[in-house]
Amino acid sequence: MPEKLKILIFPDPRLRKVAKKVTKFDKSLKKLADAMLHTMYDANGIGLAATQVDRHLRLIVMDLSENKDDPRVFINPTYKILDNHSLYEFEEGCLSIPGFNELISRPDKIDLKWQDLDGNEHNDKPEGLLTVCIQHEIDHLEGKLMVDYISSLKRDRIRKKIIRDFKRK
Ligand code: GNR
Ligand code: NI
Repeated sequence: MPEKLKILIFPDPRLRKVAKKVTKFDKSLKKLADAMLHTMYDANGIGLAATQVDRHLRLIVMDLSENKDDPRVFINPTYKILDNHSLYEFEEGCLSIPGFNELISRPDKIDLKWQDLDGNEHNDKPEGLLTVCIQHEIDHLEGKLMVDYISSLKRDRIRKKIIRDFKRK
């Protein structure tokens, strides 16, 4: 059974760290990816960035399938926004910001590159939810959160509410 990891909650300052490129494609990387997938499924999330479990490596896991049977791992992901993109508005949630959903606009056409657990390179032009989710996750690797796209007034309200809720528990 893979290990279950603790998910950092906003406004934890560790969520603001910038993740480092993965250079060693070894067994411990596979073990971390497994633990992250297990943690993501357990929390009913569709994606998880290593930053959220306090591991500051450029590693993302995701499962966008209906039946939760399509685990995907993206290592060192980068993307370019395509010239012919539009802005696509989507109601996003975040496991590090529990209880809040916000409408966020992001480019809907990107050219995505990443590596797999063996270090092999891949390239794709995704569509739909994958485009939204991968941008959300790559933001985490840069220390950026979805609440950075909304007003500071709203962000402050969310911060205070979460601090209150987590003190009560
Ligand atoms: O579980 C998640 N759902 C979600 C919904 C819309 C847009 C992005 C996401 S990602 C989120 C899990 C998470 O916090 N990943 O960083
Ligand atoms: Ni998130």
